[in-house]
Amino acid sequence: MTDRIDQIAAEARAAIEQAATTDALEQVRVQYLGRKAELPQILRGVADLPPEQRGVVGRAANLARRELEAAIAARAEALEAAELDERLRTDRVDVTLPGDPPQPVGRLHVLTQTRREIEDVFVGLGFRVLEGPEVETVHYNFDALNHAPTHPARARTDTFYAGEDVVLRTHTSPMQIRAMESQPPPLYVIIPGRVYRRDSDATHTPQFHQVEGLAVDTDITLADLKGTLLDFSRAIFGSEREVRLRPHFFPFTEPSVEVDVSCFNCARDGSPCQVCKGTGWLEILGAGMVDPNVFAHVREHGYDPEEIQGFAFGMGIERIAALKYGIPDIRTLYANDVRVLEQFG
Ligand code: 2NL
Repeated sequence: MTDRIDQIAAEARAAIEQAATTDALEQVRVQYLGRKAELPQILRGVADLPPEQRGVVGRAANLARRELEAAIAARAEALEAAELDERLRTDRVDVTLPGDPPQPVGRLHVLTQTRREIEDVFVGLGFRVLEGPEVETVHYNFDALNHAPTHPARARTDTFYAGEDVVLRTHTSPMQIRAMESQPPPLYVIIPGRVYRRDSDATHTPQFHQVEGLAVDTDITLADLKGTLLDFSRAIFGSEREVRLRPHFFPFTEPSVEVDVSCFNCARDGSPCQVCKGTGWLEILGAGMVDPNVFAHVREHGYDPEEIQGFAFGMGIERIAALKYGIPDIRTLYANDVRVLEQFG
């Protein structure tokens, strides 16, 4: 019987050494130490042996089992270490390799680019950038800006009302009133942001973006306005540009002007121009000298129209971008078509 035990142990030791994987080793364990294997059966049968054999066989079988368990444990440890090494070697990722396929780098939306360009020009001229709330009161959106009680923009058909006295701002001018309330002149600010009007076609979306500017100081004249807008026009549309002012009306400025920039397309190739329709001029924004009635609303904050003057202007960012990049329908700016994003910048 002990000979048989030695034979099984030798066979098992060889099988353990030959097992090349942890799975193969587990099969060897089941084969030699599992419930139906011969050695455990011998161990279970020890009690049934003649008394003089029990000690010898029992000791030999127990010794063999412990020896095999130890050999399996040692082999398992070696195989697991080898398998881990192999996984670490093959699973290694080189994070410095390019993606597959390489992903194109994204870019800012053309409206974001245009807003930042506009901001940079005015920051260079000494203006600060402020932002304000998109939900406004009728007071800040219309009354304080000298809109007559009958002004058509006040109608429910033109403006989104969120309540009797609450609107989605139709321009960023309300924040200019808030800026004057919060600090005395001199004041040089531009205010970019989203605005809302009930309008929708190729050149109007119900939500769009404006940049408005306000300069208040002593001795501010219309010439300061024109010089500022000339600088702006040349920075955005090219150093060869000229500007012209045409008389207009806005509730909050007097006098009011519309501002045109000389056409950059005509100048470029000399052929009959589609962009300016042959006029040589492109309308870019509205502006004017701040109406004393507007200052009257903020007089107690240091804005006495007898002491100070101001100019103000407002432009649509969509319009500036459409002119600059030749975008025929501004709704494409909101179509979420990646081709639009890829085309500019
Ligand atoms: C346009 C015209 C304009 C202003 C905005 C303004 C603001 C204050 C006082 C006076 Cl607080 N004026 N803003 C002035 C003239 C024109 O915008 O066509 N925008 C797209």
